[in-house]
Amino acid sequence: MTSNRTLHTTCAYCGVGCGIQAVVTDAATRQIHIQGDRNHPANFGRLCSKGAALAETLTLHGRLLNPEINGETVSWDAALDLAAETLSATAREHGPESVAFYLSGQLLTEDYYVANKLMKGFIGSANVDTNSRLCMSSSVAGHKRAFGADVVPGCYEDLEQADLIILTGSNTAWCHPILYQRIKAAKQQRPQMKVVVIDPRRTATCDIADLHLPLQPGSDAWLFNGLLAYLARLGALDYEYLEQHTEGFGVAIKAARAAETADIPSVARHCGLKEGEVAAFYDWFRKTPKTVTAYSQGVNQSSSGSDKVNAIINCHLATGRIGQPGMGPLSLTGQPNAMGGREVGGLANQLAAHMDFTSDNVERVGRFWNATRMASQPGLKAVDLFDAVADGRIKAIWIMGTNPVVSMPDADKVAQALSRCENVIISDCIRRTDTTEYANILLPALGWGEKDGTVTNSERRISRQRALLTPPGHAKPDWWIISAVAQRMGFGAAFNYRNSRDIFIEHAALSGFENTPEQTLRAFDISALEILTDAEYDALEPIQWPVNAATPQGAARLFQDGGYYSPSRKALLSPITPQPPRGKLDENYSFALNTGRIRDQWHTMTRTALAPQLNAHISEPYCDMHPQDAERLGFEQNDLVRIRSRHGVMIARAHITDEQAPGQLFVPMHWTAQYSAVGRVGALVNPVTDPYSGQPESKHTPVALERFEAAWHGFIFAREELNLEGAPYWTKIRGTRFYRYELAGAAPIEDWSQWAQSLLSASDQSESEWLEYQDSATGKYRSACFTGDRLTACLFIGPTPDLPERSWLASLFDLEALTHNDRLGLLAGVPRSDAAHAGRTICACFGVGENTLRQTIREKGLQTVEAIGQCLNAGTNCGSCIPELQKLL
Ligand SMILES: Nc1nc2c(c(=O)[nH]1)N[C@H]1C(S)=C(S)[C@@H](COP(=O)(O)OP(=O)(O)OC[C@H]3O[C@@H](n4cnc5c(=O)[nH]c(N)nc54)[C@H](O)[C@@H]3O)O[C@H]1N2
Ligand SMILES: Nc1nc2c(c(=O)[nH]1)N[C@H]1C(S)=C(S)[C@@H](COP(=O)(O)OP(=O)(O)OC[C@H]3O[C@@H](n4cnc5c(=O)[nH]c(N)nc54)[C@H](O)[C@@H]3O)O[C@H]1N2
Ligand code: SF4
Ligand SMILES: [Mo]
Repeated sequence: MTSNRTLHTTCAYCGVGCGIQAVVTDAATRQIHIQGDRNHPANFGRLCSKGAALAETLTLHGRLLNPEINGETVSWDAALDLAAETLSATAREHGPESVAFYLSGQLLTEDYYVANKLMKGFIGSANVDTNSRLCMSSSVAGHKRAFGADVVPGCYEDLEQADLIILTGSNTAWCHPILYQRIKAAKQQRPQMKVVVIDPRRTATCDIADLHLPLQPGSDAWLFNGLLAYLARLGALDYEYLEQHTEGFGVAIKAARAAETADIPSVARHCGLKEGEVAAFYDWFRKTPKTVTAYSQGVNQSSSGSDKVNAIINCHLATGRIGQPGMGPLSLTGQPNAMGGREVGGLANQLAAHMDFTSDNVERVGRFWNATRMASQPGLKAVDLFDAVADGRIKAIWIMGTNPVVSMPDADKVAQALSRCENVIISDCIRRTDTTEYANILLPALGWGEKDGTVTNSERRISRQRALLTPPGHAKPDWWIISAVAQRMGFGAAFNYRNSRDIFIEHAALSGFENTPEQTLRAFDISALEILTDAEYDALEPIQWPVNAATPQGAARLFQDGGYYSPSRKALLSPITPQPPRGKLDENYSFALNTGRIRDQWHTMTRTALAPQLNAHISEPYCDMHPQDAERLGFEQNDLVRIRSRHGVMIARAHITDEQAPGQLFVPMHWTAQYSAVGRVGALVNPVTDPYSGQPESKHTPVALERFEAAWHGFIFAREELNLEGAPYWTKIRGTRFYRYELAGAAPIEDWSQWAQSLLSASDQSESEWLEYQDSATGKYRSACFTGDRLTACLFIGPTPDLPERSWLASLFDLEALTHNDRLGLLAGVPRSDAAHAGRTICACFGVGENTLRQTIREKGLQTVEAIGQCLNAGTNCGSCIPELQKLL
């Protein structure tokens, strides 16, 4: 790959799908420089903290670079032969249903397409599910019920044109940061624009909210049913639209008028809200035609997620607010290619190209594929699929691009299922994950910046991800790996692809295949792209489907004039009976555990945790709790707490905040066994699912909360990675020139000095020098290890979590030689030099810490975020930290 050429690609992370301009500055050392692509219609040049740090994640540290069988490096031929033989033999001996694929919204469309084709058309089972089941399946079910097809009707521009934006179950500021910034910018330009945030927590997103509704977990359907009843009461519905373009209003309004949602006081009671808050929200909705309701996991991840989605869509259909500029329901998709996966039929209950398992569709797709063995009915959804692995019905599973031992509910059971399954094939780009541990066959996949294909974002926009770097080691594209296995299984003719373009045009052709009102009219149609040449595919500009003869340049909005995809071509309003979360609190499990994301980490951290700048904002698993709960249980800020459900247990740092409602806890989903001893929250999450979508209720699990009794607390900085296995509590954080470990022990340690030396001996050279300080009376111990004047490790122990500031110590690892003062400071546990004492990083882009910010704000009397930016640059690049800057002000 040539250096210093500008390439255009798409971000690896969230469903916003930002365009990136990348320049490879040194191909040999994998150095690239990236910035937002000014011409990409998703971001117009902006990038958030995660996107901006992509270059830092291209390190080969921890990469899987060779195929392995049972832990031994093997040739591709050996690995592919065994994978093919395993799948063929299992299907032959136990039937196709004994084989499963578990895929990911982080695969490219082309990878996804071939995996789905192999399983559903050639192995003959529909046991292909994907992590999108945990993510978007309730939205898919809601869309299909309402529109007859899985279609997002609007586009991002609607967020700028709306006069009222409702963000429900979405922490947009942290999870879709660039859309949040677009909303924020629009609101600054048009201050009359109102934003309502609906979330049990007061999140960073509330920074731009005119109204925050902290509803009871899972009560959304009461709120939106109540809204429908209210609008009907005040004659604020669009009866003409209802008449012309919809069905089902009668039953929907009857359900909404049920006693629980018949009036504002009843709604307020069921949602745990104040009547005035509900009234204000309803009044704004009624008066504001240009309304967008954007929603994400707070809506989807629920045992009644699809009903919540339909309760929202009902309100938009009944007011005709759909498909018009500035109006509509907008499902914010999570992963970079969650949408692409839905297009190719990656879910077990879809076939391909928006077709399902009706017999004529099975026949149609089979004919198009020249399939040898078509699956004829839906397969198992994620939770059921891993249950089938656990009880031996599924005997071979191929997992690609996802980490279910972390991200599935009841995750310990998933680990157990995989440990018992004899044939676990895993394609990943990282060698050690909580899931690869169980692989019999491990296949090295190309990652972002190496792979080449397409992704579709939340507004149906297909963009190219392009290769910037040459493949490292023996890693191969996922589509290549799948096709090579298919060929060895004897399906060569159907998997004879030269490159991702060959796959894309086949996928495009299938989307248009017999796609007519007489045959099977489907929304997803990109048939105008089936003629792309290699060069045209390479140069493909971002485009929103449908892309067909009617709209060759794509379409921003659908359904302006009805034209839904049901048999009657009308939309369907559904009668919704609100349901509370399935898990009931009781005296043993009295807290409701909510889980979700933090600003700077992506899912199971396999990539974001490689970038030091992304580890500084929040560096440990934590548990948000209300001050009243903390007081009742006697917790202080930063105490360690044990959280326990009927399924599993974890330890996290108590974070006491009134942003969290009493009786509720919030824990991030990100930590794994690679980065913590007991930080996997998935182990606790109850595996209850939505009856229509099969999506798990990851936002609500009854749990117990208790103190983790620590005899001591401590942390270590070391230049080398350490092995802390056996310590009851540890977390690992990768810095620029160090690894940092936070740790705690349940039993006292006899000889600190000996313990420290044995622990740090990995980084202890023979010529190393030790400095130590011990105060047995107070239980304090500190030591530092030097090679010459260079600090190689340091360790701080105390009786409470109140230990020295970490950012100052981190900065000492940037120095080649420590001064006498620094050494004194080290042992005293307080800075003695001018070495930066920046505090916890707030702005990841410029590495600006909390202490620096507080001090500068105080000393210079700064009043605005802009003023902070002028002084310290903080907040001027990606803007993800602005809500926190605001809070400091
Ligand atoms: N930084 C970062 N960004 C990401 C990701 C990441 O890992 N890190 N992942 C991406 C992916 S795959 C996804 S799916 C998206 C998810 O994006 P979001 O859905 O915005 O993120 P979450 O934090 O999972 O949950 C959103 C909010 O739902 C709230 N919530 C919980 N229960 C309820 C409820 O009953 N009703 C309502 N109204 N709200 C509730 C939670 O308190 C939480 O603040 O983020 C994407 N973007
Ligand atoms: N408790 C709780 N659990 C949740 C959620 C929650 O809110 N709370 N959210 C759920 C949601 S919405 C989602 S989307 C899931 C996400 O959960 P996962 O999909 O399990 O998380 P990731 O860390 O994104 O896993 C991606 C894996 O694929 C690898 N990978 C990256 N790129 C490639 C590639 O190109 N090819 C291959 N073969 N591998 C690659 C990565 O190294 C990593 O191991 O988690 C779900 N689980
Ligand atoms: S908002 Fe951030 S993570 Fe999402 S696509 Fe854009 S740059 Fe990537
Ligand atoms: Mo997701």
